[in-house]
Amino acid sequence: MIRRLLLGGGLWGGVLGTLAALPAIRSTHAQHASTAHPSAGAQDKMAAHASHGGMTTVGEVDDARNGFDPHAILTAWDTGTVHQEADGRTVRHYTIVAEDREIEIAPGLFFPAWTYNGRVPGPTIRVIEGERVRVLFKNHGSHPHSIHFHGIHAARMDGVPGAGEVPPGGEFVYEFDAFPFGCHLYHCHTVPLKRHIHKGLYGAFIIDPDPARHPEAADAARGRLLGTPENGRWQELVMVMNAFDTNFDEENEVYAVNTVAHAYAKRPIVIDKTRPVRLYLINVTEFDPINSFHLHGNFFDYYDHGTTLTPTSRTVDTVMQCQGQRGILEFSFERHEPGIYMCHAHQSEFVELGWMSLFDVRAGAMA
Ligand SMILES: [Cu+2]
Repeated sequence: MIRRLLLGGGLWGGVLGTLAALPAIRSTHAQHASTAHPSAGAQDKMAAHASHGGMTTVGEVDDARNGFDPHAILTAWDTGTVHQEADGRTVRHYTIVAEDREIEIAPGLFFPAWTYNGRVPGPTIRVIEGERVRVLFKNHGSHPHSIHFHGIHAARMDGVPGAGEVPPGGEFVYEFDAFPFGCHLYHCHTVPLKRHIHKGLYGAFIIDPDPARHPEAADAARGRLLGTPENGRWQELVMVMNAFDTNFDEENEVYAVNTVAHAYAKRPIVIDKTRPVRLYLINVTEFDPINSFHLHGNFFDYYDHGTTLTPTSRTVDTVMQCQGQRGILEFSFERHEPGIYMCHAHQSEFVELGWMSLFDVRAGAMA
């Protein structure tokens, strides 16, 4: 905010100032001027994108070098390793390793991240309500770290200094029962907290409802429970809204969903219009008070924190989240014509700096 005031241009001053500092993100006009010989297909894609926003990054991020692909992250549920205890209780085991890793967040723009299991966001942990969760955390990073789960647990499992904070080379086992069901998150809680979160130590933590615990809404619960036929008809996606302060001035220069700026604008998310969409949306953006999600051409029902089986907001097209807030969106394109439908933060600055995505709604054909 201070820099924007100094620039004297309000929002647009901030955008222009940031763009000047970030050559990887340019306007469409600059994109055309700077792209040497795009293929016919690429030209079609660029034309399509220009008509749906006009600003994206130039070039491609090397997903293989990064070791993670934002498109794979959308649907990569980590259900851990299941063990049955002697008492019959199901325990889900995870191993999560913190490590320093340079990642490419926009084409040619590298960020010295701290990661869980080598990726940002970390693995999407998905368990069932009431299960015991046991997470072996190993800190292979250069600084002390922890995992603080948003959920119900004992103080000694809180993942804060003095309760599960791990020095470099150390390890700790977090253990708790998975409550409440919902769309949650986990993140490092070592101080300075804003730096440890912003560097990339966060991930989605989904607790599916156990239908047996919700007889009054068992159908809805089964629809949320991974692996059931009722759940199988849904297209489920996880989107972690994040951002990066690339010059460490405590303002973000790059915004994204699942880390790579404009990843889903350049390669839209394919949606089968015959199947409803459930979106697990989490905001971990540091340095900005809020982030938001706006869907074009459609409306959704929203479940704040995902902790209810009936919507907390119905028929909305925009939702705002502070850092750490999250929720579940449900929507359908069943009655829409196929086409490219946009979603993005409704802070225009975030859009231009990376947080704009596209849904490629198709007539019953999954790519
Ligand atoms: Cu940390």
